[in-house]
Amino acid sequence: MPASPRPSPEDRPGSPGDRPNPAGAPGYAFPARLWQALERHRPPGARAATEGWRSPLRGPWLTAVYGAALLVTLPLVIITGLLDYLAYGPQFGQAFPRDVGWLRLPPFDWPTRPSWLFRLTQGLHVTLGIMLIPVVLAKLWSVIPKLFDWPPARSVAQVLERLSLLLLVGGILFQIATGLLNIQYAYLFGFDFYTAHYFGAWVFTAALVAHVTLKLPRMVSALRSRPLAAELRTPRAGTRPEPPDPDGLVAPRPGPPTVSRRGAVALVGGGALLLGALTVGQTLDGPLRRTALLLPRGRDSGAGPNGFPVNRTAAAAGVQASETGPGWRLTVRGDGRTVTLDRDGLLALAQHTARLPIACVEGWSTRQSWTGVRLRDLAALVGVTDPSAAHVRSLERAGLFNQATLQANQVLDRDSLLALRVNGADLSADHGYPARIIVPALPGVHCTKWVASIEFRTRRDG
Ligand SMILES: Nc1nc2c(c(=O)[nH]1)N[C@H]1C(S)=C(S)[C@@H](COP(=O)(O)O)O[C@H]1N2
Ligand SMILES: [Mo]
Repeated sequence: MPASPRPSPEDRPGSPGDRPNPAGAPGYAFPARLWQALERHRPPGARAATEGWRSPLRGPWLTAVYGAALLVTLPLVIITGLLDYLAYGPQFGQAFPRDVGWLRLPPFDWPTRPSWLFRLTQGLHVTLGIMLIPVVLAKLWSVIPKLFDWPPARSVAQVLERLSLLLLVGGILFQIATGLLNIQYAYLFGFDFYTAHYFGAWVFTAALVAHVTLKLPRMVSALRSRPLAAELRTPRAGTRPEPPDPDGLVAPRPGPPTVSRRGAVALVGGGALLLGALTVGQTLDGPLRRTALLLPRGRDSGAGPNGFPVNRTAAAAGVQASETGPGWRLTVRGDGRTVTLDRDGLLALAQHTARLPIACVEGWSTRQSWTGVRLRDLAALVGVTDPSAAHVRSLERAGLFNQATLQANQVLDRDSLLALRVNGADLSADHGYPARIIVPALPGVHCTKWVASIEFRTRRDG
């Protein structure tokens, strides 16, 4: 590798140092004349932009530090995101998007234990996703001169690399933007959030794999080039630019440092921790809930036994008091039989109490004490002892979440309930009165409120 691999002004087209395939352009290079022509038609501002980035901090080491932080955390965000999708039950056609073609993940029965499983996966997904924002921005800042490189590519391999970068940067920004809008309940997009976030995730993941494959060796050597411990001891006064690098991250004419590298790392790390601290509260119970300043749900949900977050109120769901009053009946079907019960009839059956979390895909969660009839007892009422699934319908007429299908293990768990009461009081209208589903580790969306009917299916039903 040449000592000064970045094309210096002397290397620029027309000079004797001109090479058709400079370092960093592996594989088939475009004819020199092509990129020379591009070079001559540099868009106004491109040169100014590249040379205007003068921070002496920019260089392979800082980029590698931010990159390493992302490399260990992003897989967790991706995996928890895909697990959330699988928890929705794609085998019942109730995960979104419904049809994902060959991007179908092998579905499996989401377990009911530990009961905090979905609380954990979804809490991690949202909290880590938010904490990574400063790291992503810092990583982008550290490579920003590259984004203005001109000519944009000198070989087929470089075109591919830059395309993957476009998908990588565009992908992560898209995932962050759609995720944030969703947890703020800002449905501004003219498309379905789940569809966008799911396909966006695959585009981003593919670009990430390509990027890591290409850059891992460079990340490792950059990290080795400056021992972390030494860098963390270096104050601003001792901060020097890195030697010129093949990727051209180091500024050609660096300015004086305004902050040390350890300061830059601390700033980003501190920002991530602060965002995390302002987020985790929404997945915790107790006074810490009030620290979730950035999230709209779960800060203050009122007092009393029903004082916990409400995602969709009865009014928003169009459920009228007249439908949930004394005239309300629950229809239980299965094995060719139908049983109808009113609320008193349900209260007369064996009651069971379980402390279970309700955990929403938007990241908030809370644990409450629910009381009601076991789902397996309701199944037995219509003679179903070996259910393959249960289909629950709400009084709510429209809406994506007015019905849900539960797996066999979710019906049979000893703590799976048609809840009638919470924390010793009747369910409030907004929490699903007269009856709602609550199942250990089940995503909040499928804990159907204002239940009207449950149909238990057996293996014979197919
Ligand atoms: N019928 C009906 N049930 C529903 C919903 C809904 O929109 N309609 N929202 C679900 C969602 S997304 C969540 S997170 C939980 C929230 O329950 P809570 O409002 O009692 O806290 O209810 C679920 N049950
Ligand atoms: Mo939810």
